[in-house]
Amino acid sequence: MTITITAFERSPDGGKGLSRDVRVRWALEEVGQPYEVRLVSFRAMKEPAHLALHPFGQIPTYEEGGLALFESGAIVLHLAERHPGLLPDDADARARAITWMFAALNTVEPPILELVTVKILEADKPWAAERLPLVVGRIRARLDQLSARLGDADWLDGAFSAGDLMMVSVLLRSKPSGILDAYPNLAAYAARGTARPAYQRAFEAQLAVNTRPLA
Ligand SMILES: N[C@@H](CCC(=O)N[C@@H](CS)C(=O)NCC(=O)O)C(=O)O
Repeated sequence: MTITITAFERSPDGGKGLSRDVRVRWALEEVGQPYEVRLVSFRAMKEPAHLALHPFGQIPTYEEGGLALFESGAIVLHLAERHPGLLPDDADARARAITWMFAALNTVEPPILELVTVKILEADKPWAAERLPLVVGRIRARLDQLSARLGDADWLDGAFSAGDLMMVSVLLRSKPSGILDAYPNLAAYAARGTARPAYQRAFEAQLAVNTRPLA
């Protein structure tokens, strides 16, 4: 059955790989599933056809036969559960890997997203300069804890898993701010993730889309 995902027609990051279709592409590459991509404009994302797939009018979405999913975490989990390669066989190790997926999305990603909000969406507000150090402090608090837990391990819990895929994807969003560089073990962890051939294929595919000339 053909798998189709959606991605930005032109990502606001110009192809740096920060949009959330990349984590889905990466998971698809890790499990060796071919996929097609339907590109959508910001306008099309808010129109009924796309809203039927994604109630919040965003990307990515995932379609496979009669199944339609949204939320990058749910899509990656679906792929990891259906195909070998992203979750351990042992039930407890599997549950821990899924825990790391949730930790990435619910605990680490929110303060990182706040930084984008304060720097871009709220940049013109009179209180933006005061808020910025608070947000940076919240990111650092999380990265301090994550760095301590990772220590000198390659991955968060044994072999590479969907938990690492999601955590690396989230950490990459903090890279442009330079904050990640203050944590050598986390920077090396992210670099290990992005060095994986599956990530490279996913990255190159989105880059081609985001750097192609528009008609
Ligand atoms: N929690 C969602 C967030 C989806 C999301 O924010 N997508 C962004 C692209 S990375 C988007 O579509 N932004 C356009 C918009 O919200 O209008 C997920 O993980 O899939």
